[in-house]
Amino acid sequence: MNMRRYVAKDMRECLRQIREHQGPDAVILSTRKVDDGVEVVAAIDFELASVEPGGAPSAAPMAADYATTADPEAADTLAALAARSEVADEPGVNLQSELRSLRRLLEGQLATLAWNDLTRRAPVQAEVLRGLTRLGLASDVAASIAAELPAHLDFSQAEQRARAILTHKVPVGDDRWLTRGGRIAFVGPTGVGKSTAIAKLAARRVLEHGPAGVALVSTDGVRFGAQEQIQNLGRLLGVPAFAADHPRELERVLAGLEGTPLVLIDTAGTGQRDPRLSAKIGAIAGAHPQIEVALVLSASAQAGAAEEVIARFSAVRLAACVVTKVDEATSLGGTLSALIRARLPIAWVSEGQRIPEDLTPARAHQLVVRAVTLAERSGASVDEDLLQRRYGALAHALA
Ligand SMILES: Nc1nc2c(ncn2[C@@H]2O[C@H](COP(=O)(O)OP(=O)(O)O)[C@@H](O)[C@H]2O)c(=O)[nH]1
Ligand SMILES: [Mg+2]
Repeated sequence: MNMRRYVAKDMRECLRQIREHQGPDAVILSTRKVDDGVEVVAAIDFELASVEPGGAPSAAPMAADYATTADPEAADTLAALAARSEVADEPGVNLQSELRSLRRLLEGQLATLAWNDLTRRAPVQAEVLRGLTRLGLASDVAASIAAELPAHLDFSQAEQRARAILTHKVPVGDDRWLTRGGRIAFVGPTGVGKSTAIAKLAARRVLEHGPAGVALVSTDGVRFGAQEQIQNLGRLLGVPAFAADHPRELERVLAGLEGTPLVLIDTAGTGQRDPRLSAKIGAIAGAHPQIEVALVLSASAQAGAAEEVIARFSAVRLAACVVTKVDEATSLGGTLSALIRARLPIAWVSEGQRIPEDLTPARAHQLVVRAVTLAERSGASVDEDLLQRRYGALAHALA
């Protein structure tokens, strides 16, 4: 087990360090307040190395660390586990899986105790965590919001404040593409609404400024009808439309559009697991020094999908994103959490198929209100077990 102790001025900073050092799979074993902030002990999963003879000594500091926490029983149990791994000279899968299940059991029990303790000592914060979890927010985002709450608020004040903190965290962009222009390539999985978003933006621009000063480019030479779609849109709006099947052609087309303020570039909906994804996006991004790459992200995708899509499409620097299909989403918390973590600004929000009505510049408070409405409408409830598992380990630092 790779275990580390982190001390930082607040919970948020601690969680950031843990993510940085140990990655998203780190498990938080204990938290407590210390003089200069909070102390968190986190670990990543057991690995063979930790039960091999050479790896055993690393288990000792783990027990010692734990002994400093408030729970003497936990310290004893972990010390016993550490001792076992030291004497194990024939490391086996059995010991490893035994350690795993013991740890899970222990974690579960500690989390239950800690969560129950939190609901007694800090009922308002516990209730806020419950509310934020109901919105579908990821645990680190919810915990960092709860940790920022000032003391002595009643529940409704705390709930208001929590939503204000969340609003503040949601990264939003501006509508500069329409007001100032740019060369924007829209990337993202197939069917998320890239071409529709381009049609809406182009139509808005034409309605506000007339057809001069906007051009469309399709780099989607693969999908049947993709080029025609952009050509038709161009005809409909009275703006020039170009096809560019290869990065060279894109370079050439963009070079010819130097005097056009707004160029919207449609790309093929690349499969997220396509091994050439990075190279393809890289080639598009490299076709002109001023290209901005915008990720199009569907809010109706299943929970956790946003995180993966962002990771996959981050081969180049993403300037902003467009969140689509908000009208079909059943929860917004997962998407918002992923964007908060990635610090990827949301520039536009699409909530329907109508062109151009259903596209609006992103407003953080509207997205948060929407997340709350969706949670209320779906009657989403949060089970106690989930809360214990998620926040039990953080309870010491929060109360
Ligand atoms: N309900 C809903 N449908 C959308 C939205 N945006 C796009 N669509 C629909 O999603 C489908 C795929 O859109 P398209 O723009 O072709 O996706 P692309 O493959 O990413 O270019 C079309 O039927 C669009 O009308 C939206 O915000 N809400
Ligand atoms: Mg398309």
